[in-house]
Amino acid sequence: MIQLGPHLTAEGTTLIKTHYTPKQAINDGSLFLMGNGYLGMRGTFMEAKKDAYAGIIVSDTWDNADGKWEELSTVMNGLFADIMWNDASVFTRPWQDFKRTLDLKTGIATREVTLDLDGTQLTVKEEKFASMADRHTLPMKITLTASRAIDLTLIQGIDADVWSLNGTHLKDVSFSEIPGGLAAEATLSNADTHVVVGMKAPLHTIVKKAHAIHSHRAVSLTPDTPVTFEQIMVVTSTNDHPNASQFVQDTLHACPSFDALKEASIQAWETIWRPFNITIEGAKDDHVALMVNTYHALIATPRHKPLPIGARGFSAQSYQGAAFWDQEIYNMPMYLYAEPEVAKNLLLYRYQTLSGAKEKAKKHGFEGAFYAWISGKTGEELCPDFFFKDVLSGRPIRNHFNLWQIHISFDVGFAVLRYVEQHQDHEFMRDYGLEMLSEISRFLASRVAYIPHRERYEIIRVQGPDEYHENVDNNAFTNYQAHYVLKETLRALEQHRDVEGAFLPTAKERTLWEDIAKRLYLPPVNADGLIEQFDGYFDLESIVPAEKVTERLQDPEEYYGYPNGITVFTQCLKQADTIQLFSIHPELFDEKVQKANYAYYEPRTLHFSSLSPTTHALVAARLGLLDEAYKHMKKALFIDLLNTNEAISGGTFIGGMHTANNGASWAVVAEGFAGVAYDHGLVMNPHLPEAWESLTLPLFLDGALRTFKITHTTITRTDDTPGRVTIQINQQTHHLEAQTSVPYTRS
Ligand code: IFM
Repeated sequence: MIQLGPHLTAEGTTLIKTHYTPKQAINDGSLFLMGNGYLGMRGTFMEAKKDAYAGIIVSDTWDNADGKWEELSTVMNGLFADIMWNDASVFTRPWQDFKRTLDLKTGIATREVTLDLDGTQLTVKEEKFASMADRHTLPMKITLTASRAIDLTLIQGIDADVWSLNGTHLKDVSFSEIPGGLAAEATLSNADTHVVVGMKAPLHTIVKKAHAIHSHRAVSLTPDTPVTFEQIMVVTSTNDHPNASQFVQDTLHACPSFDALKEASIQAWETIWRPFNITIEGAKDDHVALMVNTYHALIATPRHKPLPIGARGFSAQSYQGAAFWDQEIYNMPMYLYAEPEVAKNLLLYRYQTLSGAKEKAKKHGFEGAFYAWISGKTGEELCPDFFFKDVLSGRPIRNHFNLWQIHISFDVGFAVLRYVEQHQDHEFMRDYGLEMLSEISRFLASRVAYIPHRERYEIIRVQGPDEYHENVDNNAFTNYQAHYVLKETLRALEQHRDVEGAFLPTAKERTLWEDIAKRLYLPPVNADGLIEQFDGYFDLESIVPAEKVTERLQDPEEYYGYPNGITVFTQCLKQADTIQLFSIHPELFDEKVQKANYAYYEPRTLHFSSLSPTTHALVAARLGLLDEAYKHMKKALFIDLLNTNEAISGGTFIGGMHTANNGASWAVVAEGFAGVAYDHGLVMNPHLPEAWESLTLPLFLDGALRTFKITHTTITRTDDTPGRVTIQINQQTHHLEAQTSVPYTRS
């Protein structure tokens, strides 16, 4: 048994919790989430309703119910069930021998609890999952065992009394009986989308309520004889199936038994996991914590059509179920190394939303593609102007994430370049990439300011990754990233001169782009070896360690950033910024510069964004700062297991799974500790933490999956795929056949 946290352990690949209070429902509902990239069912129990944060969040159901937050909708719960005894739910009795589990390899969740019914012990076990084989289907099996004969009523049905973060999305919910089960239909508040939920279970007495339809079934239990009941839910929306009702009915009709559905899902999960199976030997808690993170990254990623990865996946509606730069910088790397088709699908989503990005640019007086900071289906900007509020005055704060965090466009461009380079997918470049890159460069050209007396271009009035400092000029991350993308776009255009399209730059534009590439201001390394995060940053008050600034808080929920938060006039950072630059562009600065900046910026960083620890772990590992790297890696691995990050900031709920951190944890093990990179071929410079004996890592290379076992002294290819793999280790070329090893010394 591996201890992970209070009452939280793991056995093999199963996460186990043995304690429950209603207060835990919000966090544990996220941690024990079941999902499949199409939907997520919060890890709540069968009798849970809105007050216990029950919710099934379905992809492509964006809806704005409160006039402010466009978010994915939670739908009617077709796995609602309860057990009544003497007219009350048995779950109102004290819970004994509580145990809940989630098998990370199969996505199957269970809850087992014993209830004392005036001397009769009733044990209830529920087992459920979101099928990975048929993503619209959620099966559940309930097993009841009593110590004495007892008569109960089992309620099974569809319940619309579900948690919704910002307003009621489900309008005009109607309930009906259908062949073999029950159905519920609703229109989302925007009236465009219709959602349908079906439930299959043997029907008995049907009871209709305002928010539910139930079947009541009398159950007589005999002593110590388990009885099982199955219940299958199917859900879709008209965005997936125009005739959603028919789809639900047909799917339910064809639905096999719980066990058959379970077997099919287990097999689908096996395929999903194969390229992502990392084994850490020597630190079982790290191994299982990495599995937890990988599991959540996988279930948050849509594969069925080009859709974004939400910053909280399908675990909660916070951050609107929409993509941020997280998707390209944090989630994509693991797919680049393990399953490039998924990376491509994510880029196709950005291609699909190019028109939204062009509209946003136009709306704000720019040209080209200004990607949405918060991007849903169409690429229209979903980020509200007033994101947080000043909890002291109660007034909303005008944050400028949507207008000033322009690096999002360059991050998308960077991901296109990285995917094409790593997988040599020139077809993608010709069909989509060049157009995206041209529009992004066009945006940059319209956004830079030429400063005549300095004879250079600058990027003014932006917000870098460190979101606490808004309205800054020449943010180092933004300028370098923009410059890299522009320079590489010009190179790609040159390489693909035969491609035609109205998006290509005119001769005049090209001359301008070339000039910007030559004369864009790149904040230099100063005499102390430091890069200033933005103009004037070094003049701000220095507080080290940054945590000291929190003494100035007047309210724990106060927003720390713009315009008047406690960090604004200080050097305290929310999250990695200059270090962020090194994480994706290690080639731009030598080790000495990176180390000097790491030493300067890290103590000034609060790490209040879940994005920060993996960035530091990655850079520190590459620099050989192993204690630092491991400290940040540990933090990243346990953010969701231990709920270390605040769920409410500036009065806004931002809880749920930290999907970018989940995906980046995998990437940091690969890119940081295994030292994997792609530079015209595979590079590996491992830096294993002392606590790890070895690391086994699959990588998708030249169309096949290879596996490498890395110890502190050797790298071994453990797969059987014929053919050799060329690797650069400490700048030396090695050719590794299957089942052969090569020694290495840490660089
Ligand atoms: O994209 C991030 C941002 O960098 C910090 N705030 C949360 C966003 C979503 O994860």
